[in-house]
Amino acid sequence: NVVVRLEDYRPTDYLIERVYLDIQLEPEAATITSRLSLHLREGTAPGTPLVLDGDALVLRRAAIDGVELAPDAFEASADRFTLRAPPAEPFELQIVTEVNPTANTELMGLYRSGGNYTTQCEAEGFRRITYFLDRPDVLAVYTTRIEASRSEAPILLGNGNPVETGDVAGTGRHYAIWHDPFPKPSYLFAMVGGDLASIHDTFRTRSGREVKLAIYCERGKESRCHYAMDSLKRSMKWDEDRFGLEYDLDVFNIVAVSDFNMGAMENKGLNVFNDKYVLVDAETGTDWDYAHVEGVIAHEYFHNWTGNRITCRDWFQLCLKEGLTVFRDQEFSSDMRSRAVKRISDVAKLREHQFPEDAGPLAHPARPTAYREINNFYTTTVYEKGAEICRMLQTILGEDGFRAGMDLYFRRHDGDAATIEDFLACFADATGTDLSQFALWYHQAGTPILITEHDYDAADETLTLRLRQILPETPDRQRKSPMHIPVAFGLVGPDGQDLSFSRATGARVDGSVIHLTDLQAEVKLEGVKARPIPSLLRGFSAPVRLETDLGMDDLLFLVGHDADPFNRWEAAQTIAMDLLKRATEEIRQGATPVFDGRFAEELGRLASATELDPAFRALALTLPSDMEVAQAIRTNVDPDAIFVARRALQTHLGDRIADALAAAAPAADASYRPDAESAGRRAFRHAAWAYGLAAGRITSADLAEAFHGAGNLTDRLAALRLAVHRDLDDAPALLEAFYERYRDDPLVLDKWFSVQATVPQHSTLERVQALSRHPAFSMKVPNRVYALIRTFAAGNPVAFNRPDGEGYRYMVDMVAEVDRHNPSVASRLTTAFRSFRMMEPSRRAAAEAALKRLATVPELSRDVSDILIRTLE
Ligand code: HT7
Ligand code: ZN
Repeated sequence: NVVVRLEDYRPTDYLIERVYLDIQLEPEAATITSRLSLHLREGTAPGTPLVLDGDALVLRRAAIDGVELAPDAFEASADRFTLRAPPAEPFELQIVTEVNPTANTELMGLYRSGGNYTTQCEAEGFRRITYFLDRPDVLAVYTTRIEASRSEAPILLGNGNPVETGDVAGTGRHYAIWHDPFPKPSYLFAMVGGDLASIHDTFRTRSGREVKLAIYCERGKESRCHYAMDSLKRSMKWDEDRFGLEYDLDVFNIVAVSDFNMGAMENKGLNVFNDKYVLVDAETGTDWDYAHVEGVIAHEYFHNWTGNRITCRDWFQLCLKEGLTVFRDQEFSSDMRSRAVKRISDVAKLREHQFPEDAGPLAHPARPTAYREINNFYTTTVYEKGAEICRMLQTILGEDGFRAGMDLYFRRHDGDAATIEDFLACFADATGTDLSQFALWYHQAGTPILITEHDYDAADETLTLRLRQILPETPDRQRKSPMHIPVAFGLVGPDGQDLSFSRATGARVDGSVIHLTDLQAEVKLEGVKARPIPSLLRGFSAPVRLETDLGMDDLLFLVGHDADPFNRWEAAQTIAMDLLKRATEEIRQGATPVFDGRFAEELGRLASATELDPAFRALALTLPSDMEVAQAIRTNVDPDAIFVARRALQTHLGDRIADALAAAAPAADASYRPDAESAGRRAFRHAAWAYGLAAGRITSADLAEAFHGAGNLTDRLAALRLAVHRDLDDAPALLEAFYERYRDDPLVLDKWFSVQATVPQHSTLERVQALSRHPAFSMKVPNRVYALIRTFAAGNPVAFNRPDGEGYRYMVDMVAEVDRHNPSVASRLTTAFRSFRMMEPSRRAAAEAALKRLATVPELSRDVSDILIRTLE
């Protein structure tokens, strides 16, 4: 278990200028001939050995400038090729390797999925195809010739632009040559070969170039690709309008495959997608799917500039491309949909996933300094916290300042493999701002706690705000310095309108942003004409845990009046969280929780306010997740008690607001439209169903009727989920009907598995065990494993954390089983244990014992061992 450290970074001794690849596709023995134009880096001593990376490779031949290498001139193993004394002058190294795409169950490198050949090279998959300097700072121009049987693979795709196609006479084989003029690192290499259907379109760039667009997928599914194509065209236009960034090749191809470890991959000019994020229509896609197809298509497209044209110097800089690109896709979706709803959803996701990571043993800085396995650093911290850091930059510098920094970044670093320091320097230079303290967001792990108090002096018309930051300890255990926390704020007056102030003293205040840069600070706002309620951290201006001194009355007022929609939602969440925490404690003491009825009144008013977006109202009706409550309780957590508390609060609220919700709920649309407004109306209707059920106003038969009468998958699935999770009489029949309707559609069946994996009962474990033997389930398909096993562990706290420890023992068995064929997926399953230390003692002991047993499994992958070591540390 070797640790790679940032401090050990040094450039390569050799540079690769051009790569010519000839790939002969065969199901069990693909042959890859690579010709690398190499030369010594200036300053490197001639004769320095050249060491190339490999992984599970079989070498067939090696030659220099056409002359076969003598056996003592090199050394080759499965994971390394060493040329002992390379020529001092530029030379061409020719290497022939052989790989078995069918046997590649790790889905890294060249593999077969559904009879099609595809590649996945990020982060270190290229070395599973050929020996190479497989690191992101080695940029080369690639030409790829792909040859295959025409009947098996009539479509042959590569990076860049198409150059030539033709038949190989008399063999039944054909070839395609692709050339990518933009130097790129090996992780962006891709090729696809298969019998694929496609849809086509064009996009005219703002400088007038016509780009040919195509989306490829399994035959018969092409009618489900149109929303993805539309999203792609909107993304291309948006990047021109918002950042002045134009697409640069003649073609842009997307391929949807059904076996894929992650969401998608931004290979230059040839994005490869998990088909989950391409294929949607009303019958087979939910509103969630539509929003995510749009977001992921945009994300991968945006990488063309933030990731491809400017790439990362090393994998420690992953956040440079991922955090920034997530920020860009969030902004795109905000412009396509409702900004407030998008922000609330993104923050809810951050709190559900990133905050627990940051509070547990797997916490790491957004720019880590060491790793054992880079695959384990595609984390919510790198992605989502990374995006929050970019958002804070924009808050601090203003939109114009941020854009000036981005423009300079593209001007200065186009074609580079850059670092976080390079990125920040562009913003500092473009705006004349010292960002050295801000940079700590990249270097210090953990979620800061922001504690605030306020005082209003009516005689002086002065509001005093006291702010304090606490930086919790994290596994890196470094001494932490105060962070620069931008606190966007408003002062909500007695009539609900924002009050102004005439002067600010103390900590720096720019417009409506307080800059907290010390451990504690005070701000005096003068000229405040009436007692205000401070609305702090508007729009969630920093990824911190906020603890204010606002009481129930003030929070209720904010729920009703805050001009900032995010903080209106946040005030409701804060109250709900307080009620849930208290109720959980009461339940553990054996008492029956009693709730303050004023929350239901205010929530009912908000939910019935028809001038507000239904999607926003639906979010306001969504209680903090069990994971968020657990995080807030922090120690000695009992997931069963949290669940009972939640059900009690739902019933309390349902009794009081279900009728109002039913009256306010919009009727179903005659036909399905996936736009945000229509989706919002559906989300509101489903929230009304949930509270109606909790209050006993809606029956099993009502839900069954809604299920059978649904004109789209979103409504059908919502009815199914409620019936199954509430264990209603009709649940088995609805599950059966759903299965019969979608038995031939793997992506929809995934939802069928997930609904059952998340039933909040201890017996769900046995249900999941039975489902894992279902003929439609396969341990080899990542989407299926995620839908059933990961959803069970990460989305069902009641069953996974069963008091008898069986949930933990089952997961450990699953990790060991999956690890034998796909370590990346197995390590993602292992992260389900990341919060085990906050559990009450008996669960904690059972989880620890299960993890220790996993550690004894022979030949665990580096991926799983790394997570295991850190989780147990
Ligand atoms: N840059 C990609 C991340 C990725 C990946 C994708 C598929 C399979 C394995 C992978 N390893 C890393 C996707 C993205 O963030 O855009
Ligand atoms: Zn990405």
